[in-house]
Amino acid sequence: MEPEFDAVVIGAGFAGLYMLHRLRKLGMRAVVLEQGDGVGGTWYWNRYPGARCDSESYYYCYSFSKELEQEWTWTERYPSHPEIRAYLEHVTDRFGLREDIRFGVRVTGAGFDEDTRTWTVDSTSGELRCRFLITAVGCLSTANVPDIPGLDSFDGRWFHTGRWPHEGVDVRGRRVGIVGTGSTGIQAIPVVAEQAAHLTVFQRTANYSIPARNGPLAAAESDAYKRDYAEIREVQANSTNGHPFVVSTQSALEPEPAERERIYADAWERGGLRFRAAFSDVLADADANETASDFIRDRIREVVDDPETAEKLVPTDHGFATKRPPIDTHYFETYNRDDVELVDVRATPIEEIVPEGVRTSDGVYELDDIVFATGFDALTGPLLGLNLTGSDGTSLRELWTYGPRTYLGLGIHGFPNLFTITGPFSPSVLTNMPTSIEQHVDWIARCLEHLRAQGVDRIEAERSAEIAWAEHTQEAADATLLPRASSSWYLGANVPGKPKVFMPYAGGFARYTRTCDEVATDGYRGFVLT
Ligand code: N01
Repeated sequence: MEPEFDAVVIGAGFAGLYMLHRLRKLGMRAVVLEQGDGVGGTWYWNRYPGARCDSESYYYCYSFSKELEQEWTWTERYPSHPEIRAYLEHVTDRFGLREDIRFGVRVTGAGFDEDTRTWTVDSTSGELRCRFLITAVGCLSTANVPDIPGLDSFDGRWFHTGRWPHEGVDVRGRRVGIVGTGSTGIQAIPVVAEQAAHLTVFQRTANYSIPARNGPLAAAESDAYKRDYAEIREVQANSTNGHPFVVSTQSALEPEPAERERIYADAWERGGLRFRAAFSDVLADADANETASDFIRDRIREVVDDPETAEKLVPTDHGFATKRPPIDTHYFETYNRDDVELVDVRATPIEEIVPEGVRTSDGVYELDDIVFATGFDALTGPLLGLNLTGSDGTSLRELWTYGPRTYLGLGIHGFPNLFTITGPFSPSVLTNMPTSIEQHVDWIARCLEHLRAQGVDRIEAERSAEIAWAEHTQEAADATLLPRASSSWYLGANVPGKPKVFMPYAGGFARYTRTCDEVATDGYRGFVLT
Protein backbone atom coordinates (compact mmCIF):
# COMPACT_ATOMS: atom_id res chain seq x y z
CA MET A 1 0.00 0.00 0.00
CA GLU A 2 1.31 3.43 -0.87
CA PRO A 3 2.07 5.62 2.17
CA GLU A 4 -0.06 8.70 2.61
CA PHE A 5 2.88 10.99 1.84
CA ASP A 6 5.75 10.76 -0.59
CA ALA A 7 7.78 12.93 1.74
CA VAL A 8 7.63 14.32 5.25
CA VAL A 9 9.85 17.30 5.97
CA ILE A 10 10.70 18.15 9.57
CA GLY A 11 11.09 21.88 10.21
CA ALA A 12 9.79 25.06 8.57
CA GLY A 13 12.85 27.26 8.50
CA PHE A 14 14.80 28.25 5.38
CA ALA A 15 15.44 24.57 4.58
CA GLY A 16 11.98 23.12 5.14
CA LEU A 17 10.19 25.86 3.22
CA TYR A 18 12.33 25.54 0.13
CA MET A 19 12.23 21.73 0.31
CA LEU A 20 8.43 21.84 0.36
CA HIS A 21 8.44 24.15 -2.65
CA ARG A 22 10.67 21.77 -4.61
CA LEU A 23 8.64 18.69 -3.63
CA ARG A 24 5.50 20.44 -4.81
CA LYS A 25 7.18 21.20 -8.14
CA LEU A 26 7.92 17.47 -8.46
CA GLY A 27 4.23 16.78 -7.92
CA MET A 28 4.91 14.92 -4.69
CA ARG A 29 2.52 14.63 -1.78
CA ALA A 30 4.46 16.34 0.97
CA VAL A 31 3.89 17.81 4.40
CA VAL A 32 6.06 19.82 6.76
CA LEU A 33 5.87 19.20 10.51
CA GLU A 34 6.96 22.22 12.54
CA GLN A 35 7.09 22.37 16.32
CA GLY A 36 6.77 26.16 16.44
CA ASP A 37 3.56 28.03 15.75
CA GLY A 38 5.09 29.88 12.83
CA VAL A 39 7.76 29.61 10.15
CA GLY A 40 11.35 30.69 10.70
CA GLY A 41 13.16 27.78 12.36
CA THR A 42 16.14 29.23 14.21
CA TRP A 43 14.68 32.69 13.73
CA TYR A 44 11.37 31.63 15.22
CA TRP A 45 13.10 30.81 18.53
CA ASN A 46 16.06 33.20 18.72
CA ARG A 47 14.38 36.47 19.66
CA TYR A 48 16.89 37.64 22.25
CA PRO A 49 17.78 41.34 22.40
CA GLY A 50 20.09 42.28 19.54
CA ALA A 51 19.48 39.08 17.51
CA ARG A 52 20.26 39.68 13.89
CA CYS A 53 22.10 37.76 11.22
CA ASP A 54 25.85 38.04 10.76
CA SER A 55 25.50 37.47 7.02
CA GLU A 56 24.44 40.57 5.09
CA SER A 57 20.80 40.74 4.15
CA TYR A 58 21.25 40.96 0.38
CA TYR A 59 22.63 37.42 0.36
CA TYR A 60 21.08 35.92 3.52
CA CYS A 61 18.07 35.00 1.43
CA TYR A 62 16.91 32.60 -1.26
CA SER A 63 18.26 32.75 -4.79
CA PHE A 64 15.87 30.24 -6.38
CA SER A 65 13.34 32.84 -7.51
CA LYS A 66 14.49 35.85 -9.53
CA GLU A 67 11.11 37.49 -8.92
CA LEU A 68 11.48 37.09 -5.16
CA GLU A 69 14.94 38.63 -5.31
CA GLN A 70 13.53 41.68 -7.05
CA GLU A 71 10.38 42.19 -5.02
CA TRP A 72 11.79 41.92 -1.48
CA THR A 73 13.71 44.92 -0.11
CA TRP A 74 15.83 44.64 3.02
CA THR A 75 16.02 47.68 5.28
CA GLU A 76 19.39 47.16 7.00
CA ARG A 77 22.84 45.84 6.13
CA TYR A 78 22.25 42.90 8.51
CA PRO A 79 18.68 41.65 8.89
CA SER A 80 17.13 41.70 12.36
CA HIS A 81 15.25 38.63 13.58
CA PRO A 82 11.77 40.17 12.99
CA GLU A 83 12.73 41.12 9.44
CA ILE A 84 13.98 37.60 8.66
CA ARG A 85 10.71 36.16 9.98
CA ALA A 86 8.74 38.68 7.91
CA TYR A 87 10.72 37.58 4.83
CA LEU A 88 10.04 33.88 5.49
CA GLU A 89 6.35 34.63 6.13
CA HIS A 90 6.29 36.41 2.80
CA VAL A 91 7.95 33.45 1.07
CA THR A 92 5.47 31.06 2.68
CA ASP A 93 2.50 32.98 1.30
CA ARG A 94 4.13 34.02 -1.97
CA PHE A 95 4.60 30.32 -2.88
CA GLY A 96 1.41 29.12 -1.21
CA LEU A 97 3.24 26.80 1.18
CA ARG A 98 1.20 27.35 4.36
CA GLU A 99 -1.51 24.79 3.65
CA ASP A 100 1.04 21.95 3.73
CA ILE A 101 2.70 22.97 6.98
CA ARG A 102 1.39 21.58 10.27
CA PHE A 103 2.36 23.97 13.03
CA GLY A 104 2.70 23.12 16.71
CA VAL A 105 3.58 19.51 15.86
CA ARG A 106 6.72 18.01 17.36
CA VAL A 107 8.22 14.84 15.94
CA THR A 108 8.80 12.39 18.79
CA GLY A 109 10.28 9.51 16.82
CA ALA A 110 10.52 7.88 13.40
CA GLY A 111 11.43 4.40 12.23
CA PHE A 112 12.11 2.82 8.83
CA ASP A 113 10.16 -0.29 7.93
CA GLU A 114 12.05 -2.52 5.50
CA ASP A 115 9.00 -4.47 4.32
CA THR A 116 7.09 -1.45 3.08
CA ARG A 117 10.15 0.73 2.50
CA THR A 118 8.49 3.55 4.35
CA TRP A 119 9.09 5.73 7.37
CA THR A 120 6.57 5.87 10.17
CA VAL A 121 6.75 9.26 11.84
CA ASP A 122 5.41 9.69 15.37
CA SER A 123 4.48 13.16 16.46
CA THR A 124 2.52 15.02 19.09
CA SER A 125 -0.40 14.99 16.66
CA GLY A 126 -0.25 11.28 15.80
CA GLU A 127 1.42 8.98 13.32
CA LEU A 128 1.92 9.24 9.58
CA ARG A 129 3.74 7.26 6.93
CA CYS A 130 5.93 8.43 4.09
CA ARG A 131 8.40 7.11 1.53
CA PHE A 132 11.09 9.73 2.19
CA LEU A 133 11.92 11.51 5.41
CA ILE A 134 13.76 14.81 5.08
CA THR A 135 15.19 16.60 8.11
CA ALA A 136 15.30 20.38 7.92
CA VAL A 137 15.93 20.83 11.63
CA GLY A 138 18.85 23.27 11.44
CA CYS A 139 22.29 22.98 12.96
CA LEU A 140 21.88 25.29 15.93
CA SER A 141 18.44 24.56 17.29
CA THR A 142 19.00 22.40 20.37
CA ALA A 143 19.61 24.80 23.26
CA ASN A 144 22.53 23.97 25.54
CA VAL A 145 21.59 24.96 29.09
CA PRO A 146 24.58 24.21 31.32
CA ASP A 147 24.01 21.78 34.12
CA ILE A 148 24.93 24.13 36.98
CA PRO A 149 23.87 22.90 40.42
CA GLY A 150 21.17 24.93 42.11
CA LEU A 151 19.45 26.45 39.07
CA ASP A 152 16.08 25.33 40.45
CA SER A 153 16.73 27.26 43.64
CA PHE A 154 17.17 30.62 41.85
CA ASP A 155 14.66 33.21 43.08
CA GLY A 156 14.81 35.28 39.90
CA ARG A 157 13.99 34.51 36.26
CA TRP A 158 16.27 32.64 33.87
CA PHE A 159 16.26 32.31 30.08
CA HIS A 160 18.20 30.65 27.27
CA THR A 161 18.68 32.97 24.29
CA GLY A 162 17.63 30.22 21.87
CA ARG A 163 14.24 29.89 23.58
CA TRP A 164 13.53 33.56 24.18
CA PRO A 165 9.96 34.44 25.26
CA HIS A 166 8.01 35.82 22.32
CA GLU A 167 6.52 38.61 24.38
CA GLY A 168 10.04 39.84 25.18
CA VAL A 169 11.70 40.25 28.55
CA ASP A 170 11.66 43.57 30.36
CA VAL A 171 14.98 43.93 32.18
CA ARG A 172 14.57 47.60 33.12
CA GLY A 173 15.66 48.23 36.68
CA ARG A 174 16.97 44.69 37.08
CA ARG A 175 20.37 43.16 37.80
CA VAL A 176 21.08 40.82 34.92
CA GLY A 177 23.77 38.17 34.51
CA ILE A 178 24.71 36.86 31.05
CA VAL A 179 26.64 33.60 30.84
CA GLY A 180 28.49 33.18 27.54
CA THR A 181 30.39 35.39 25.12
CA GLY A 182 29.87 33.65 21.78
CA SER A 183 28.13 35.32 18.81
CA THR A 184 24.87 35.42 20.75
CA GLY A 185 26.24 36.87 23.98
CA ILE A 186 28.25 39.43 22.03
CA GLN A 187 25.08 40.59 20.24
CA ALA A 188 22.94 40.63 23.38
CA ILE A 189 25.37 42.20 25.89
CA PRO A 190 25.39 45.79 24.53
CA VAL A 191 21.58 45.83 24.19
CA VAL A 192 20.90 44.37 27.64
CA ALA A 193 23.46 46.76 29.16
CA GLU A 194 21.45 49.70 27.77
CA GLN A 195 18.26 48.45 29.42
CA ALA A 196 19.22 46.76 32.70
CA ALA A 197 20.13 48.46 35.98
CA HIS A 198 23.33 46.41 36.11
CA LEU A 199 24.88 43.71 33.95
CA THR A 200 27.37 41.04 35.00
CA VAL A 201 28.98 39.10 32.15
CA PHE A 202 30.32 35.64 32.99
CA GLN A 203 33.02 34.89 30.42
CA ARG A 204 34.67 31.50 30.04
CA THR A 205 36.58 32.06 26.81
CA ALA A 206 37.50 35.53 25.59
CA ASN A 207 36.45 36.05 21.98
CA TYR A 208 37.56 38.01 18.96
CA SER A 209 34.87 40.17 17.43
CA ILE A 210 34.77 42.44 14.40
CA PRO A 211 32.57 45.54 14.25
CA ALA A 212 29.48 44.77 12.18
CA ARG A 213 29.01 48.38 11.01
CA ASN A 214 25.30 47.82 10.67
CA GLY A 215 23.09 50.57 9.32
CA PRO A 216 20.14 51.28 7.07
CA LEU A 217 20.41 50.01 3.53
CA ALA A 218 20.01 52.94 1.17
CA ALA A 219 17.69 52.54 -1.81
CA ALA A 220 20.63 52.95 -4.18
CA GLU A 221 22.49 50.06 -2.49
CA SER A 222 19.45 47.79 -2.64
CA ASP A 223 18.92 48.66 -6.29
CA ALA A 224 22.56 47.87 -7.05
CA TYR A 225 22.31 44.47 -5.36
CA LYS A 226 19.14 43.68 -7.27
CA ARG A 227 20.79 44.69 -10.52
CA ASP A 228 23.90 42.60 -9.78
CA TYR A 229 22.26 39.47 -8.41
CA ALA A 230 23.40 37.20 -11.25
CA GLU A 231 27.01 38.12 -10.59
CA ILE A 232 26.61 37.95 -6.79
CA ARG A 233 25.17 34.42 -6.99
CA GLU A 234 28.02 33.37 -9.26
CA VAL A 235 30.60 34.53 -6.72
CA GLN A 236 28.75 32.70 -3.93
CA ALA A 237 28.57 29.47 -5.93
CA ASN A 238 32.33 29.53 -6.51
CA SER A 239 33.32 30.54 -3.00
CA THR A 240 34.69 28.59 -0.07
CA ASN A 241 31.93 29.71 2.27
CA GLY A 242 28.85 30.77 0.29
CA HIS A 243 29.48 34.45 0.97
CA PRO A 244 29.76 36.74 -2.05
CA PHE A 245 33.20 38.05 -1.26
CA VAL A 246 36.43 37.05 -2.81
CA VAL A 247 39.21 35.98 -0.45
CA SER A 248 42.46 37.81 -1.12
CA THR A 249 45.15 35.79 -2.86
CA GLN A 250 47.90 37.47 -0.84
CA SER A 251 49.45 35.80 2.23
CA ALA A 252 49.30 37.83 5.45
CA LEU A 253 53.04 37.24 5.74
CA GLU A 254 53.82 38.87 2.38
CA PRO A 255 53.40 42.63 2.95
CA GLU A 256 55.58 44.82 5.16
CA PRO A 257 54.05 45.18 8.66
CA ALA A 258 52.81 48.73 8.00
CA GLU A 259 51.10 47.70 4.78
CA ARG A 260 49.56 44.64 6.45
CA GLU A 261 48.27 46.88 9.24
CA ARG A 262 46.70 49.19 6.66
CA ILE A 263 44.94 46.26 4.95
CA TYR A 264 43.56 45.02 8.28
CA ALA A 265 42.54 48.56 9.25
CA ASP A 266 40.56 48.91 6.00
CA ALA A 267 38.88 45.56 6.58
CA TRP A 268 38.12 46.58 10.19
CA GLU A 269 36.53 49.80 8.90
CA ARG A 270 34.34 47.91 6.39
CA GLY A 271 33.40 45.51 9.19
CA GLY A 272 31.66 42.16 9.18
CA LEU A 273 32.64 38.59 8.47
CA ARG A 274 34.64 39.52 5.38
CA PHE A 275 37.45 40.72 7.67
CA ARG A 276 38.88 37.21 7.53
CA ALA A 277 39.11 37.44 3.73
CA ALA A 278 41.72 40.21 4.02
CA PHE A 279 44.44 37.62 3.40
CA SER A 280 44.50 34.17 1.85
CA ASP A 281 45.95 32.20 4.74
CA VAL A 282 44.31 33.53 7.90
CA LEU A 283 42.68 30.14 8.45
CA ALA A 284 45.47 28.01 7.05
CA ASP A 285 48.76 29.24 8.50
CA ALA A 286 49.35 29.79 12.22
CA ASP A 287 51.78 32.68 11.72
CA ALA A 288 49.44 34.40 9.29
CA ASN A 289 46.58 33.87 11.71
CA GLU A 290 48.60 35.41 14.51
CA THR A 291 48.86 38.68 12.57
CA ALA A 292 45.05 38.91 12.41
CA SER A 293 44.68 37.85 16.05
CA ASP A 294 47.23 40.47 17.15
CA PHE A 295 45.51 43.19 15.16
CA ILE A 296 42.22 42.48 16.94
CA ARG A 297 43.88 42.16 20.36
CA ASP A 298 45.31 45.65 19.86
CA ARG A 299 41.87 47.02 18.96
CA ILE A 300 40.40 45.52 22.16
CA ARG A 301 43.13 47.15 24.26
CA GLU A 302 42.51 50.44 22.43
CA VAL A 303 38.75 50.42 23.00
CA VAL A 304 38.50 49.14 26.59
CA ASP A 305 39.53 51.82 29.10
CA ASP A 306 40.40 49.64 32.10
CA PRO A 307 43.61 47.71 31.30
CA GLU A 308 42.71 44.82 33.61
CA THR A 309 39.31 44.35 31.96
CA ALA A 310 40.90 44.69 28.53
CA GLU A 311 43.36 41.88 29.29
CA LYS A 312 40.52 39.62 30.40
CA LEU A 313 38.80 40.30 27.08
CA VAL A 314 41.87 39.57 24.97
CA PRO A 315 41.72 36.02 23.58
CA THR A 316 44.91 34.07 24.00
CA ASP A 317 43.95 30.40 23.80
CA HIS A 318 42.88 30.21 20.14
CA GLY A 319 43.47 32.05 16.90
CA PHE A 320 41.04 34.44 15.25
CA ALA A 321 38.20 32.66 13.40
CA THR A 322 39.28 29.18 14.47
CA LYS A 323 36.05 29.35 16.44
CA ARG A 324 33.09 30.94 14.63
CA PRO A 325 33.94 34.67 14.72
CA PRO A 326 31.24 36.97 16.09
CA ILE A 327 30.57 40.45 14.76
CA ASP A 328 29.25 43.17 17.01
CA THR A 329 27.81 46.58 17.59
CA HIS A 330 29.71 48.30 20.43
CA TYR A 331 30.53 45.07 22.25
CA PHE A 332 33.93 45.98 23.67
CA GLU A 333 32.81 49.60 24.31
CA THR A 334 30.11 48.22 26.62
CA TYR A 335 32.76 47.30 29.20
CA ASN A 336 33.50 51.01 29.66
CA ARG A 337 30.12 51.46 31.33
CA ASP A 338 30.07 51.76 35.13
CA ASP A 339 27.07 49.43 35.31
CA VAL A 340 28.76 46.52 33.48
CA GLU A 341 31.09 44.06 35.18
CA LEU A 342 33.13 41.25 33.64
CA VAL A 343 33.78 38.03 35.54
CA ASP A 344 36.38 35.61 34.23
CA VAL A 345 34.88 32.23 35.09
CA ARG A 346 37.94 30.37 33.92
CA ALA A 347 39.89 32.04 36.73
CA THR A 348 36.98 31.92 39.22
CA PRO A 349 34.60 29.16 38.03
CA ILE A 350 30.85 29.18 38.55
CA GLU A 351 30.24 26.74 41.41
CA GLU A 352 26.51 26.92 41.82
CA ILE A 353 23.41 28.98 41.44
CA VAL A 354 21.93 30.14 44.71
CA PRO A 355 18.58 31.85 45.38
CA GLU A 356 20.25 35.30 45.18
CA GLY A 357 22.29 34.72 42.03
CA VAL A 358 25.47 33.06 40.80
CA ARG A 359 28.19 31.89 43.14
CA THR A 360 31.69 31.61 41.70
CA SER A 361 34.79 30.53 43.60
CA ASP A 362 35.17 34.24 44.33
CA GLY A 363 31.77 34.96 45.90
CA VAL A 364 28.09 35.55 45.11
CA TYR A 365 26.93 37.86 42.31
CA GLU A 366 23.40 38.96 43.19
CA LEU A 367 21.06 38.85 40.21
CA ASP A 368 17.39 39.21 39.29
CA ASP A 369 17.72 37.56 35.86
CA ILE A 370 20.17 35.04 34.40
CA VAL A 371 20.53 34.80 30.64
CA PHE A 372 22.24 31.70 29.29
CA ALA A 373 23.88 32.63 25.99
CA THR A 374 25.54 29.23 26.18
CA GLY A 375 24.96 28.02 22.67
CA PHE A 376 23.70 24.78 21.23
CA ASP A 377 24.24 21.06 21.01
CA ALA A 378 25.25 21.83 17.45
CA LEU A 379 24.70 19.75 14.32
CA THR A 380 24.07 16.36 15.90
CA GLY A 381 21.75 17.55 18.72
CA PRO A 382 18.77 18.41 16.48
CA LEU A 383 19.01 15.07 14.63
CA LEU A 384 19.44 12.94 17.74
CA GLY A 385 16.46 14.71 19.29
CA LEU A 386 14.23 13.16 16.60
CA ASN A 387 14.70 9.62 18.00
CA LEU A 388 15.27 8.03 14.61
CA THR A 389 15.52 4.25 14.21
CA GLY A 390 17.10 2.69 11.14
CA SER A 391 16.28 -0.35 9.03
CA ASP A 392 17.72 -2.90 11.49
CA GLY A 393 16.18 -1.29 14.56
CA THR A 394 19.36 0.54 15.63
CA SER A 395 18.78 4.05 16.88
CA LEU A 396 20.75 6.95 15.50
CA ARG A 397 21.84 7.72 19.04
CA GLU A 398 23.43 4.27 19.37
CA LEU A 399 24.99 4.50 15.93
CA TRP A 400 26.55 7.88 16.72
CA THR A 401 27.81 6.98 20.20
CA TYR A 402 31.35 7.90 19.11
CA GLY A 403 30.31 10.78 16.86
CA PRO A 404 28.39 11.27 13.62
CA ARG A 405 28.92 9.35 10.39
CA THR A 406 27.25 10.49 7.18
CA TYR A 407 27.85 10.38 3.48
CA LEU A 408 28.17 13.98 2.21
CA GLY A 409 26.17 15.10 5.25
CA LEU A 410 23.13 14.02 3.23
CA GLY A 411 22.62 10.32 3.88
CA ILE A 412 23.28 7.81 6.66
CA HIS A 413 24.04 4.11 6.19
CA GLY A 414 21.33 2.04 7.88
CA PHE A 415 18.80 4.85 7.46
CA PRO A 416 17.40 4.41 3.94
CA ASN A 417 15.24 7.10 2.34
CA LEU A 418 16.41 9.66 4.89
CA PHE A 419 17.92 12.95 3.71
CA THR A 420 19.53 15.32 6.21
CA ILE A 421 19.64 18.92 4.96
CA THR A 422 22.91 20.54 6.16
CA GLY A 423 23.75 17.43 8.17
CA PRO A 424 27.11 16.82 9.91
CA PHE A 425 30.06 16.52 7.47
CA SER A 426 28.50 19.01 5.04
CA PRO A 427 29.74 22.64 4.88
CA SER A 428 26.66 24.03 6.71
CA VAL A 429 27.77 26.28 9.56
CA LEU A 430 31.05 27.20 7.86
CA THR A 431 29.00 28.85 5.12
CA ASN A 432 26.20 31.30 4.53
CA MET A 433 23.38 28.95 5.53
CA PRO A 434 20.74 29.75 2.85
CA THR A 435 23.35 29.03 0.17
CA SER A 436 24.17 25.62 1.60
CA ILE A 437 20.51 24.89 2.20
CA GLU A 438 19.56 25.62 -1.41
CA GLN A 439 22.38 23.44 -2.68
CA HIS A 440 21.24 20.51 -0.53
CA VAL A 441 17.58 20.93 -1.36
CA ASP A 442 18.33 21.12 -5.09
CA TRP A 443 20.48 17.99 -4.84
CA ILE A 444 17.77 16.07 -2.95
CA ALA A 445 15.07 17.17 -5.42
CA ARG A 446 17.23 16.03 -8.34
CA CYS A 447 17.88 12.73 -6.59
CA LEU A 448 14.17 12.11 -5.95
CA GLU A 449 13.45 12.84 -9.60
CA HIS A 450 16.13 10.35 -10.60
CA LEU A 451 14.71 7.65 -8.31
CA ARG A 452 11.29 8.15 -9.83
CA ALA A 453 12.67 8.00 -13.36
CA GLN A 454 14.51 4.77 -12.51
CA GLY A 455 11.40 3.29 -10.92
CA VAL A 456 13.15 2.66 -7.59
CA ASP A 457 11.90 3.60 -4.17
CA ARG A 458 14.84 2.97 -1.86
CA ILE A 459 18.17 4.75 -1.51
CA GLU A 460 20.81 4.16 1.13
CA ALA A 461 24.34 5.42 1.66
CA GLU A 462 27.00 2.69 1.51
CA ARG A 463 29.05 2.11 4.63
CA SER A 464 32.30 2.29 2.65
CA ALA A 465 31.29 5.65 1.15
CA GLU A 466 30.54 6.95 4.63
CA ILE A 467 33.93 5.82 5.95
CA ALA A 468 35.76 7.42 3.03
CA TRP A 469 33.78 10.65 3.48
CA ALA A 470 34.58 10.78 7.21
CA GLU A 471 38.27 10.43 6.40
CA HIS A 472 38.07 13.12 3.75
CA THR A 473 36.18 15.43 6.14
CA GLN A 474 38.88 14.99 8.76
CA GLU A 475 41.64 15.67 6.21
CA ALA A 476 39.83 18.80 5.03
CA ALA A 477 39.59 20.06 8.62
CA ASP A 478 43.24 19.21 9.31
CA ALA A 479 44.28 21.33 6.33
CA THR A 480 42.96 24.34 8.26
CA LEU A 481 43.56 25.75 11.74
CA LEU A 482 39.95 25.09 12.75
CA PRO A 483 40.42 21.88 14.77
CA ARG A 484 43.07 23.62 16.89
CA ALA A 485 40.45 25.60 18.82
CA SER A 486 39.88 23.00 21.49
CA SER A 487 36.82 24.69 23.05
CA SER A 488 34.96 25.02 19.75
CA TRP A 489 31.39 23.85 19.23
CA TYR A 490 32.49 22.76 15.73
CA LEU A 491 34.17 19.92 17.66
CA GLY A 492 31.33 19.41 20.10
CA ALA A 493 33.60 20.64 22.90
CA ASN A 494 30.92 22.90 24.41
CA VAL A 495 28.67 20.02 25.47
CA PRO A 496 30.03 17.87 28.31
CA GLY A 497 30.44 14.23 27.25
CA LYS A 498 29.88 14.90 23.52
CA PRO A 499 32.36 13.01 21.30
CA LYS A 500 35.04 15.32 19.92
CA VAL A 501 34.65 15.12 16.16
CA PHE A 502 35.09 18.03 13.79
CA MET A 503 31.58 18.15 12.31
CA PRO A 504 31.34 20.68 9.48
CA TYR A 505 33.03 20.00 6.13
CA ALA A 506 35.91 22.46 5.83
CA GLY A 507 36.98 21.64 2.27
CA GLY A 508 35.08 24.60 0.81
CA PHE A 509 31.59 25.11 -0.51
CA ALA A 510 32.46 25.10 -4.24
CA ARG A 511 34.54 21.94 -3.92
CA TYR A 512 31.80 20.25 -1.94
CA THR A 513 29.16 21.21 -4.51
CA ARG A 514 31.31 19.78 -7.29
CA THR A 515 31.63 16.50 -5.38
CA CYS A 516 27.87 16.28 -4.84
CA ASP A 517 27.24 16.97 -8.52
CA GLU A 518 29.75 14.32 -9.59
CA VAL A 519 28.17 11.78 -7.24
CA ALA A 520 24.79 12.47 -8.88
CA THR A 521 26.15 12.36 -12.40
CA ASP A 522 27.84 9.02 -11.63
CA GLY A 523 24.44 7.50 -10.87
CA TYR A 524 24.61 8.39 -7.17
CA ARG A 525 27.97 6.82 -6.53
CA GLY A 526 28.24 5.64 -2.92
CA PHE A 527 24.50 5.15 -2.59
CA VAL A 528 22.63 1.91 -3.25
CA LEU A 529 19.44 2.38 -5.26
CA THR A 530 16.96 -0.47 -5.31
O1 N01 B 1 26.98 29.88 21.27
P1 N01 B 1 28.55 29.57 21.43
P2 N01 B 1 26.29 31.13 20.58
N1 N01 B 1 29.80 28.12 31.78
O2 N01 B 1 28.64 28.12 21.70
C1 N01 B 1 29.92 29.79 27.00
C2 N01 B 1 25.43 31.10 15.41
N2 N01 B 1 24.93 32.42 15.68
O3 N01 B 1 24.82 30.98 20.76
O4 N01 B 1 33.72 29.27 24.49
C3 N01 B 1 30.25 29.26 31.28
O5 N01 B 1 29.34 30.13 20.34
C4 N01 B 1 30.93 29.43 25.96
O6 N01 B 1 32.22 29.39 26.48
P3 N01 B 1 33.35 28.48 25.73
C5 N01 B 1 26.91 31.18 15.12
O7 N01 B 1 27.29 30.21 14.19
C6 N01 B 1 24.71 33.20 14.63
O8 N01 B 1 26.90 32.37 20.99
O9 N01 B 1 32.69 27.17 25.39
N3 N01 B 1 30.22 29.58 29.97
C7 N01 B 1 30.70 30.56 24.97
O10 N01 B 1 31.32 31.74 25.38
C8 N01 B 1 27.48 30.93 16.47
O11 N01 B 1 28.81 30.54 16.50
C9 N01 B 1 24.24 34.45 14.84
O12 N01 B 1 34.42 28.36 26.72
C10 N01 B 1 29.70 28.67 29.16
C11 N01 B 1 29.21 30.74 25.04
O13 N01 B 1 28.79 30.24 26.28
C12 N01 B 1 26.54 29.86 16.96
O14 N01 B 1 25.27 30.30 16.55
C13 N01 B 1 24.03 34.94 16.11
C14 N01 B 1 29.18 27.45 29.62
C15 N01 B 1 28.48 29.98 23.96
O15 N01 B 1 28.92 30.41 22.73
C16 N01 B 1 26.52 29.66 18.44
O16 N01 B 1 26.62 30.93 19.07
C17 N01 B 1 24.26 34.12 17.16
C18 N01 B 1 29.26 27.19 30.99
N4 N01 B 1 28.84 26.03 31.49
C19 N01 B 1 24.70 32.85 16.94
N5 N01 B 1 28.72 26.75 28.54
C20 N01 B 1 23.94 35.25 13.70
O17 N01 B 1 24.36 35.10 12.59
C21 N01 B 1 28.94 27.52 27.47
N6 N01 B 1 29.54 28.68 27.85
C22 N01 B 1 23.01 36.25 14.03
